[in-house]
Parts: sequence; structure tokens; C-alpha cells
Amino acid sequence: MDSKVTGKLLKIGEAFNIEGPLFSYEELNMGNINRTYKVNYIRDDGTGLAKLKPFLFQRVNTYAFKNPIQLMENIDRVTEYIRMKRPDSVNLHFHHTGREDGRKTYLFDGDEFWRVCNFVPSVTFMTCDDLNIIRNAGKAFGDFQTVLADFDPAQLYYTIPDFHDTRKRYEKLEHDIASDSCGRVAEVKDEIDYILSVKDKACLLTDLFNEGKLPLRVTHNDTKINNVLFDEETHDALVVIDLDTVMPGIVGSDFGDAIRFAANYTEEDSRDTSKTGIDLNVFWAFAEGFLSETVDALTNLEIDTLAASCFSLTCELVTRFLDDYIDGDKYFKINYPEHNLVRTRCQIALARDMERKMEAMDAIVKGCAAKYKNVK
Ligand code: GN1
Ligand code: MG
Repeated sequence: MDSKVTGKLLKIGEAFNIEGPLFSYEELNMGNINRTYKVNYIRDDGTGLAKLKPFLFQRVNTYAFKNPIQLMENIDRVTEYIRMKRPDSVNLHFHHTGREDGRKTYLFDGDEFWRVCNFVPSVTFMTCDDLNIIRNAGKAFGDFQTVLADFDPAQLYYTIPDFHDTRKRYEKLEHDIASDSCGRVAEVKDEIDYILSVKDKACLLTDLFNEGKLPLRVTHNDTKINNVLFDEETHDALVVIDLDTVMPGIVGSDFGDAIRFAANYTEEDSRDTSKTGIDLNVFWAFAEGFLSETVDALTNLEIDTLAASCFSLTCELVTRFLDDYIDGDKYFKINYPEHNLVRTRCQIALARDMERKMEAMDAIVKGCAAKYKNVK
């Protein structure tokens, strides 16, 4: 254990009124943005080291999240609402600082922004081809939609404005290509050519929304399968996590991003793009789970654009990874210098495969919708 990190975590624990001595911590490799630690405390109940009490400590990345206080307000509102509706489910609880007035679910010293949440014993999956697990993930994200269907989106802040506005993502990419601040544009000509060539198709979801044809809902906006916690034995979904981007949004963003991540044969940053592509069985299982929960609440156009939304979201991630590479890797955590370029190439390979399989994807969505419409 690094004594500096331990010292920091100890202070944070104290601020959040966590009792008992800190025994150990481990950094969890969760996500590309925040830093997450599992911090184990010794219980003061005589069990000693046999039963440590774990908590999740997270340092929120304030470069990505410019309004972390609003972000926590969104999370507080949504988690309180879900706990009220589902008191007996596995839920997320954020700890409060202080003892009386001014209790907050975060600690912010103007620089570092920390929060502390209950640790849920569970398993997560980065990639998975077990269709039962995938179906459960689809159900979990569908259920997240359903449980918040009567929550007014106007109560939530846009913590990252235009987060899934694909047109604006393209504008930023084009702007950064023109500036070429790191001299990397020449090297990524093929990637730029591809992503610009599919621009209108990629922006379909955003355009339909801007034309008023798709409704605004409460969406999760980061529906990667590793944001679902599963029971270690039964593999039932327990709870959806990473609510940082809960905001008003479009349902296709949630569906499309989930497929982009879960139905890819490879991880999103695979170097071997010969294997990258969309696994239609995984697509089918996720669609079935998702639609079994949501079909009656969705409009026809929302259902009809679910398959296309997968292409939109994949291209959107291409614009973001490519832009970050061109702009000097400021946004996403990278593990090696060309990581964002590797991510870009992998997402392009996935987008190309989706173009080939779009007809099949559409047919699968229609089949699942027909199966679950009005059955509940
Ligand atoms: C980021 O940090 P993580 O993995 O939860 C990003 C998502 C991207 C994802 C790509 C706030 O999510 O939008 O889809 O990386 N989150 C934010 O892996 O930008
Ligand atoms: Mg996230």
C-alpha cells in the first residue's frame, strides 16, 4: 500500500464518518474516467480480520465532469427515487459528510472531488458471450428506464451538455482536425476519411431528436455491461452502477451504447481488429432483455431506430476517441501512448461490421418487440 494514498483515503473516510481502522485498499480498474478504490475497514464487532467492511471510494474526474456538484445532485435524486420505489432491492447508497447541517454526499476542496458509496459484492463482465448474462444485462438497463419512466427529466441537470449529441461531437472533431495541435492528423487520415464519410447516417438519432420526433427521457448514458453488477452465483443482475451521466436523453443512446460495448466480439480497445464485429446472438439476447422491460413504454419510432442507434453510438465513440488522440489524450485515461488510436480503429471496425449486418439487427429488434408487445 502506498502510504500517501492510505493517508488520503483515511482522511476521506473520516470526513464521511466511516468508523473503525482502515485495514487495506485496492484500486479497481473501473472505467476510463474516475479513480476507484475498494477500501476495507476492520469491523468493530469482534470479527477482526475475518469480516472486513468494504466501501467504494471514488475520485471524480473534474476535467471530464465540470459540474461535479450538479452531478451528485442528479445521482442523489435518482438513487433516492429508486430506493423509495424499490426499498428491498440492492441499491446504491452514498455516504454523507459531517454530522449535522451541511451534510453532503461529496467532499470537494476545490481540487479533488471524492464520494463514498456502499460496496456491493458482485461480479462484473468486460466481455461476455453467456447469453443468459447478456439478457439479464438488457433487462437491467431496460428496468432502469422503466423505474425512472415517471421521473421528470426536467429535475436533472445536463452535467455534460450535448453528451450524446453526435452532430456536436463531429463539430468538435472537425475543429480539432483543423487545428491539428499535436501534429497527429496526417497519421490518421484513413480514420478521418471513414468517419466523415458516414456522418449523416451516424447523426440519425440526434437529427430525429432535434426534429422533435423522439421523446426526451431519463437515461443512463453509459450503458456498458461492466456497469451492471451481477450476483456471484446466480448471475442475476443486482443493480446498475456508474450514474455519473444520468441525464435527460434519448433511449437509443442507452441501447446503442450497450450494444457497442457488449455485442462486440472483442474489447473496445482490441488491437486485433480482424476479430472485431457484432455478435448477432449477443445482440439478440440483449435486445430481448431490454425490450421485455421497455417495449410498452417506447414509441414506434424509438423501437424502429434501436438498431440504427447502435451504429450512431459506435460512430460517436469513434469521433470521441479520435478527437482525443488528435487533441493530445486529455480526456480518456490511456494505458499506452497510442491507446486512443487503437480504440478508434477498433470502433471503426465495429461500425463497418454493423453496416453489413444492419438489416439483420433491424429484424431482430422487430422480432423481440413483437414478442413482448402487450404481454405484461
Ligand atoms: C467513459 O469511464 P467510463 O468507462 O465509465 C465515458 C463513456 C464512454 C466510455 C468508453 C463520462 O466511461 O462515455 O463510452 O468511457 N464516460 C464519460 O469506454 O465520458
Ligand atoms: Mg462511466
